[in-house]
Amino acid sequence: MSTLPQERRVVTAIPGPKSQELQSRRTASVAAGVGSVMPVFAARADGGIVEDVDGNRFIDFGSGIAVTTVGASAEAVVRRASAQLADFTHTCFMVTPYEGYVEVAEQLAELTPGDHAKKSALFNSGAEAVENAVKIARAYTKRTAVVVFDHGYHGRTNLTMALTSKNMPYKQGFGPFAPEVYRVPVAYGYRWPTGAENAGAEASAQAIDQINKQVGAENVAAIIIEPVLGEGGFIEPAKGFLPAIRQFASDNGIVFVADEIQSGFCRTGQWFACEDEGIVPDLITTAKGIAGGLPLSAVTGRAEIMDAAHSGGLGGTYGGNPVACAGALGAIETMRELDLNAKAKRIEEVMKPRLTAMQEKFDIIGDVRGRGAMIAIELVKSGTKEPNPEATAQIAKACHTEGVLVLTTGTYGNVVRFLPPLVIGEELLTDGLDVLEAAFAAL
Ligand code: PLZ
Repeated sequence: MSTLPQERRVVTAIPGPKSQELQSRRTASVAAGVGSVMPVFAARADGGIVEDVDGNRFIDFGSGIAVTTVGASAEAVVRRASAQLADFTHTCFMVTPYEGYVEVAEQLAELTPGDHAKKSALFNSGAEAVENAVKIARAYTKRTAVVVFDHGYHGRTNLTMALTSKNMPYKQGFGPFAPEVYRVPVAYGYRWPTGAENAGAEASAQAIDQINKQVGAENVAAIIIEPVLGEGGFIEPAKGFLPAIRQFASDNGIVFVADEIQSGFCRTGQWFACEDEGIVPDLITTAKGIAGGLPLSAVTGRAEIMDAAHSGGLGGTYGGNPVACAGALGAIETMRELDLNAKAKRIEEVMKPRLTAMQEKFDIIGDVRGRGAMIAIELVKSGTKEPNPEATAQIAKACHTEGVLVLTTGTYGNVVRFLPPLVIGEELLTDGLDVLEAAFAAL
């Protein structure tokens, strides 16, 4: 673990001279299609701080998109991954297996919701986990259709682009997309035409009606939903929506898949966000927070569903890499030891009242939502609910210039999201919120 001071510090223009130099090398050698939120290059990161090559220290409200939940150089992750690196980097689990993979599967069985028999398969990225959840659900049900939701995000591979709702930037020009994917409404409370209080019941009724009429429940292999929709704008489906969809899946022999890639592993103050409404998914996809920054993902679920794919039907060269598995065991150890679920709840306690107070002062903040350390504000044009992506971009830029790393999100690009590492100190949280408030005041 590094000894990075936990304080915001801006010592150059943003980006500084060294970042600018790297940026020109990058422009010459890295494909233009790969974007970056901030034009600064990282040198070190730890706790709640990312330090750039010019010595600027940013308060991290992004965690590398909800990944470094335990910090970007957590002691247990570094220790366990380093020890594994020294022993062996890779053998391929499909050639000669190793204990770390099995141990991660055991941890996943213990931590994910439900007390039924569970099994897991490990992969590299979130998208790969979602792809494999679909393969497994199809093998189990011997059906083909997959149902997803408005504002849903599941990845950038061909099948997961099809599953993803938003065209720009994820899909534009990259088709044709995989067939047998059907999209239905989600209970987006803030934008539900008859009001948030009706969204759960009405949206679930509409979704179920569309599935029955347009697809036929008997053709559906899987329903895939994020319990809190991440890239769609931190949308918490209105109360009652998830249980109704879960019940519909059970009644019709459909595999219910919770995509907890962004919301899982203590992010919302629970091990998994679906626990808040007592949902037990048949399959759950995880990635991001699972391994403290090392690339690892998983599909975990009912043993009889997970075992439906024939032997040799699942895998990949690197899936469940031993160093990534060691990192995951270190991350999970840290989550337990530091009680990061409690930390996530505390972050909500600090952030939500401040953001709600800002909403009262600045009428372009239309909504404050989220839970734990997965919090967002949705920006609108004054006195309307019309999305305000311009102000969102300006606020983000102003925060970046002052040394606060915030990310935006949302189908309409009008949501500022807060995903701090759960180990962030409270002074950094408060300082970051002060900077945000000043950005609104200056707008
Ligand atoms: N499912 C719910 O949030 C990744 C993507 C950012 P990968 N979200 C961040 C971007 O612009 O690429 C994500 C997710 C949910 C699946 C994924 C995909 O995970 O590890 O990026 O493949």
